[in-house]
Amino acid sequence: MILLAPNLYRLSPGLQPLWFLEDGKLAEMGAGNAVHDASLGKEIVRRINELGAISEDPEKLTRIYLSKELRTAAELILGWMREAGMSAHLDAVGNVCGRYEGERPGAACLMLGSHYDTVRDAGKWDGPLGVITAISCVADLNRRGKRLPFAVEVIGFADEEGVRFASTLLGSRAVAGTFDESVLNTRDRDGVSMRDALVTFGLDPDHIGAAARARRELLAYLELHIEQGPVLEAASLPVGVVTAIAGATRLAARLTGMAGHAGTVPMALRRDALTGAAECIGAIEQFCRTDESGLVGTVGYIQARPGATNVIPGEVSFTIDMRAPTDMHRKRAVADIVRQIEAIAKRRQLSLQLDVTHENRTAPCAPWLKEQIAQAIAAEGFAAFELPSGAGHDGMAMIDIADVGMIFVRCRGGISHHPDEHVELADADAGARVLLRVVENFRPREDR
Ligand code: HGY
Ligand code: MN
Ligand code: MN
Repeated sequence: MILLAPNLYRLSPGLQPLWFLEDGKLAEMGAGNAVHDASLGKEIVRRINELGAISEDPEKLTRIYLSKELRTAAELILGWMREAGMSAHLDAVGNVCGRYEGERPGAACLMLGSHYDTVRDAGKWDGPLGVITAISCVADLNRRGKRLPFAVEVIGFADEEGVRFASTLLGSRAVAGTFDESVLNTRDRDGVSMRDALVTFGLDPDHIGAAARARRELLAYLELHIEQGPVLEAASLPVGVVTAIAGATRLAARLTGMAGHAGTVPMALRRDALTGAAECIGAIEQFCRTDESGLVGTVGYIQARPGATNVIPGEVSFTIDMRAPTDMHRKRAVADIVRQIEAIAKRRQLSLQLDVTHENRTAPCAPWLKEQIAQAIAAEGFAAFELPSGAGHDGMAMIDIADVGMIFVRCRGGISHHPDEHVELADADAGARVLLRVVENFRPREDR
């Protein structure tokens, strides 16, 4: 059993809190102390389900950037923001933005946010939990008529997942002023350019710059998100303090060989692009498996052309996603993988095109924000457990204009990017109470 004094809530990762001392008595950690009616959690779960029903496919949740469903979702969220006492608008790149003025109109803001796009066949919680929880916190302040010495803004980023145009974080990059205009010319799988998709959505591609915010407008950026991993569940804790968001590199590979007749070309004379890709994929898995430092590599998309049972595949495209606990480690691993793929292509007489489509360095969470989050978690009666994020988040872009803090909420089995993604109502409620406490007790960095 691990005993902790109430003022020593900060635990190292791996330390499992079981009990702590309260008024000289043992109290259970993780159960929370305050008596509450979970009203925030109930509202959040109801809205998660409502938003989760907006999908291009009635059978599974898919809501990608600049789709008609994203627009429907935006209208719903903007309505919730207004109901919560915020002024709200859709910005130049499709983000939903709400503002709850402080005691003094026009003050710098504490920005709370996450994303409202999804992967294909997604869960309902990845992204929306952070947006909906932030709105519920503002609604709670508004119900009590409480204004703070700063404004609170809530933002729902329109593209975090990068499903449609290969590049991720398009919404938050536009806000951070780091949006790469060349992405406007990239095309989705149906050949639609981002430029045209913006117009169809009702936005002007030449005005994306208007979404950018200045550093002086933001006191900090805070995001609440599901953990998407099993660590909090193993520690029996509903919430955690994020230490850093791991960097990632994404590549697009294309192998070109020679298409041909499946019945007539002898095996030794083939230049099969798909068997070449299979060897590359196996090599990536093998390389990451034998690395003991937490390196992970994924090939999540592959397309073979011409794509017929009786034709040798002449061209294959696939993606590679690589992540590691440190940037140096990731860069070295990517270089090694690239060398291996080049060697496989050469040996099989395939031509190779390999492009880096996305590169994000590790984003550390600001110590002063981690401290304030830890205090709020402790005040709710839980151990302030620190853990890193293996998944990417909008904070990776927002760090260019603001200090970043993140709160993780436990999700069942650590399952994410899957329809079985689930958060218990009590945990959604605990996350909301922590976020509300952080907001109400927020102290800007001393040099502001
Ligand atoms: O891919 C990621 O890490 C995130 O879920 N967008
Ligand atoms: Mn995701
Ligand atoms: Mn997410």
